[in-house]
Amino acid sequence: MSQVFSDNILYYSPGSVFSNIAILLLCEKGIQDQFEFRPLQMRVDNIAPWYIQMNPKGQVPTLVHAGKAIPDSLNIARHIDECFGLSPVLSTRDANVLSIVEKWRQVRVLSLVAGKKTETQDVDALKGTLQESRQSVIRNIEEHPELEEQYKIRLSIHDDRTKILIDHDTYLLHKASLASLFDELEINLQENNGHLLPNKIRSVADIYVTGILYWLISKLDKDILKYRPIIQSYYLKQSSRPSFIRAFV
Ligand SMILES: N[C@@H](CCC(=O)N[C@@H](CS)C(=O)NCC(=O)O)C(=O)O
Repeated sequence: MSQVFSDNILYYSPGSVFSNIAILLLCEKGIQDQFEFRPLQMRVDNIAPWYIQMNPKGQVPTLVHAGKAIPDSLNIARHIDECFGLSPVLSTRDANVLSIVEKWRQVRVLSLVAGKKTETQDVDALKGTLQESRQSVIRNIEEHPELEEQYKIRLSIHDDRTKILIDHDTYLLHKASLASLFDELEINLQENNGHLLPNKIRSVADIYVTGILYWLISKLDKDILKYRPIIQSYYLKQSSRPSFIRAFV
């Protein structure tokens, strides 16, 4: 993909969990039509110099608004909540809300779907692909020494992603983290009468929890909430909202 000269763009990867969250955020604010959705070819576009300059992590999503690049889904949430609409409505700076968001962001759901699920699983082919991707980043450093600092950030993200995909203990860790997050979510929903927060206010935490549940249901296990009726009922409510339907249905 060549560099795009447009003022309002969402760079994303279709189906990726944080891309989904960015799309849900735009739909929640009702501003999705003001942005051009640009899918990236991962492993190519996301490590190209023009993208690394905007987002040195080489991850999606990145939002460009009025020509300014905003990487990271939470930065995007803050930006659009504060720039669009009469007043912010998603509590993106509230400490209780952020603590929920961070807990959910820390569970690397990719590991649960594409990680090393058993000690004996053969991940050699995957290791080879990841090694090739690492080499591409190193080649880009040699070709663009002026971006060395940015590419080193990308390399650390790449290495972290490699661990998530090929290390069995990392898989087990994230599996256990998800289970305890579900336990905690059930307790909160029960205590707060079906809401995430004690004040029952809807926030960016609902966007993350819903987006991540949607991703898990679509990519990992459609019955993941079968024995979690309280979460199931929360999810059904959230996924019947107009913003969710606009984003994914
Ligand atoms: N903290 C970032 C995480 C973004 C992230 O992990 N993006 C993943 C897709 S869901 C990605 O770009 N992975 C591709 C890669 O790193 O090569 C956010 O919230 O936006």
